Amino acid sequence: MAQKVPVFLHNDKPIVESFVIIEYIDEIWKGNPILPEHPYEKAMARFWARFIDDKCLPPMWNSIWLKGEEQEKAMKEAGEVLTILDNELKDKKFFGGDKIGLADIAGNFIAFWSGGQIRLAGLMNGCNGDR
Ligand SMILES: N[C@@H](CCC(=O)N[C@@H](CS)C(=O)NCC(=O)O)C(=O)O
Repeated sequence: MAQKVPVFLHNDKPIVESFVIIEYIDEIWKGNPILPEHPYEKAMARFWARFIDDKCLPPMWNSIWLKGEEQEKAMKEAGEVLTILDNELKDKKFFGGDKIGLADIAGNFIAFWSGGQIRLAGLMNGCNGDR
């Protein structure tokens, strides 16, 4: 198995890939579900989690690490995908409504760590990075 983190060990067995780990935890420890029960809501939670991971995080990282034209391009891309996220959230507290779920866990990086980055870079039209 490749040398990756995070690795979740349960009963001496390793599980890799954040979303696989989260879904495993959700299946093993019932009581406070992370994924909604309804198949459509579950599909939406998975969609937004993947959207954040695949579409938002790469341009956000690139807007920090790249320089010059490449950085400008990454910042524009990051602004576009973050605006899509913002439109999806609108006035909701969490992606699924009033309860935290998979997409919110995927997006915690954005919610807690990148407000300053967004504010500094002016990535989003009309967003001051407080959200
Ligand atoms: N999609 C994976 C990404 C994991 C990942 O990229 N982990 C990095 C650290 S944040 C890593 O282990 N890198 C070492 C490597 O790729 O060899 C997940 O969400 O678990």
